[in-house]
Amino acid sequence: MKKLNTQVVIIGSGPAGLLLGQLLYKAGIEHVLLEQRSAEYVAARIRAGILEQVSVDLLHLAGIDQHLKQQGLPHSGIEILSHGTKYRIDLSALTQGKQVTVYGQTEVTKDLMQARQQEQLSSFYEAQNVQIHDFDNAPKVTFDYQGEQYQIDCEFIAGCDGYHGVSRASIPQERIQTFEKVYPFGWLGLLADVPPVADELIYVQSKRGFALCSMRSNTRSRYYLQVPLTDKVENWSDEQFWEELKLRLDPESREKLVTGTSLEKSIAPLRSFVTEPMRFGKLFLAGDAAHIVPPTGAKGLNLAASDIVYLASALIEYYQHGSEQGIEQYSQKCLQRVWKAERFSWWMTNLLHDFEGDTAFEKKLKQAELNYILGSEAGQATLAENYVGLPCEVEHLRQLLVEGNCQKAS
Ligand code: RFL
Ligand code: PHB
Repeated sequence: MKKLNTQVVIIGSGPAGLLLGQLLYKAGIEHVLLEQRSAEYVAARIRAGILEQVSVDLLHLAGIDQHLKQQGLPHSGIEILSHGTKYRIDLSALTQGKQVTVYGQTEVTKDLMQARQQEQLSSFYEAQNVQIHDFDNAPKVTFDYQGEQYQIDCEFIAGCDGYHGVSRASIPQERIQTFEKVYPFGWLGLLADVPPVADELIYVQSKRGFALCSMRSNTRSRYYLQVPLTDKVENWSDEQFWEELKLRLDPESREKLVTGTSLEKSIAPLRSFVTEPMRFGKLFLAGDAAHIVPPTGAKGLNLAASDIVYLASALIEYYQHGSEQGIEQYSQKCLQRVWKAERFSWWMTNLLHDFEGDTAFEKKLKQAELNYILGSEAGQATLAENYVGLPCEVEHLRQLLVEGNCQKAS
């Protein structure tokens, strides 16, 4: 068996793991990253598209925002189409100038992976059979790589390995509590090289079900349709997708919609899920490993980023100042923000989707709630404040990085 040792082992090369790696590198903290998939697979995965300011600021701190600055599209508003009538939520006007940025998770991942490669940071892609040992006392991670067995002794383990990862699964049941809600529908997503139907995202509530018109750039669009959980992607030709989308849109958008061949099409089930706590001795969970939100509020990737703000700060405080305060508070700080994002995502999902089981009374109430939100400045402000993202301690992390003794801080 090959033996290595390092300060932090990061499991998972999604946005959470890659961001943490980049920030630890900047702070001069040694780490090794393990990923079960190939680098090509990870870089090609199509997922989120909307970054909160917190995530944009974090990518800036991590020093990998050159492409984001050039290609990200700042959005100061979103539209909600409710049964044929369009309402604009002026995010910036309602939140003292805040906005969101359209920039694909695929691009974030590629930028981070490229930076890792340039700095030659230690990474094992296609690491198999990753296992976590003794995370309360003397943490170790074992895995198989290119036919050889490895063991890494470390001081901390960051479980950034998503919903299906090994980190959460390694925790004894009596030490972990989980909270879950599964929705009775999924989102069928389609990516195509066609110009977006509108300058801003359109969230569509219709009798035929929810739809979302999003984008990745001025020439690449991302559309979603609410579909039953039992549906299969093979049941949907591109033509059928476009026809159904048109039926859920208003006449003006229907007219403007440019259709084309799909680059990718997939169905994602919708789920709310939270793990408590998020730290177990020297093992931290971050991102989708600890929580899942339905995509309606565009929060998943952004929550992964805010967990990393707290985790990177905690580890830097520990290594720079010998303080365990950030480590002790990690779980509680993350969960406060996580539950607010869970609430918002659940609320947006309830408000905009068609729930088959709803009684006529419940349908009327939901419509009244949406009408209230859309017709009231206070209601719109609540939506906007949550959509652009709640505060997070990015400034604290910046201070730690630039003012501390970090060897590589800029
Ligand atoms: P990831 O991205 O799932 O990465 C986890 C990584 O861990 C690896 N892994 C393992 N490695 C080693 N050993 C093991 N045993 C392992 N098991 C797993 C995996 O291969 C993977 O590379 O988690 P992370 O980093 O926490 O990032 C979370 C985000 O990816 C996720 O929350 C978002 O994509 C959610 N999401 C959205 N979030 C937003 O903020 N805004 C959006 O607009 C948005 N839209 C979306 C979304 C997710 C969607 N899907 C597909 C669920 C739209 C959709 C359709
Ligand atoms: C996306 O572009 O993939 C996207 C945008 C907004 C959401 C969810 C997904 O709420």
